[in-house]
Amino acid sequence: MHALIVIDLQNDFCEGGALAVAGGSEIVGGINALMGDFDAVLLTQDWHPKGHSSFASSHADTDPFTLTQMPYGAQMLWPDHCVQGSDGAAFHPDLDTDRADLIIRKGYNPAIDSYSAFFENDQTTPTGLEGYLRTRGIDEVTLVGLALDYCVNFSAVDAAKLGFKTRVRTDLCRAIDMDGSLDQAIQAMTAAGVALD
Ligand code: VGL
Ligand code: ZN
Repeated sequence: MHALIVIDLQNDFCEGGALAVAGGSEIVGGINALMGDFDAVLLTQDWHPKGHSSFASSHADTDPFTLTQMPYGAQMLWPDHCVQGSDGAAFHPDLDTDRADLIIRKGYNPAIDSYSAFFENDQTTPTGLEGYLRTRGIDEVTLVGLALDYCVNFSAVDAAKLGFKTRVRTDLCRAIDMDGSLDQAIQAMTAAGVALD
């Protein structure tokens, strides 16, 4: 059983959004067209409470796109984005959300960010997605979406580490690509055994 996991295809990560990824909306049509090829379609949704600890605005004297130290390690600080219930947190209007079996939200814990669809950034707290996939008999996942160097990367690496056969369709992803983050992500996914195409 093979699932398509669409990562964070939300307004704030597309053109005009609070944390826009260049070319984000270009991939929506291709992703919709792919959905019919899979046994299951899952969507993730970045879903932060107001004042989330990953927002630069929640910390004194910091700017977005700088690193800070959290109890669980280094954390990039972001502009406020994907606030629960906001238009920015909604899916891109053209994404065919009707086909999704499951929408998994992440980043709702005020004190811990969550790039991966499987574990929060403490790399310990599970989102429950692993159990969902296993109980549905899914052993293979293909990931697409935003951003290739953050949430797609961390989700794919965790999927591979958990033993799922994992593929990323990089043509249906777009990256933030800041300070070498895309090169690092490609290396991390390759090292974890993720197939990239
Ligand atoms: C993401 C930064 C912050 C992503 C989410 O979806 O890649 N990046 N929150
Ligand atoms: Zn986020």
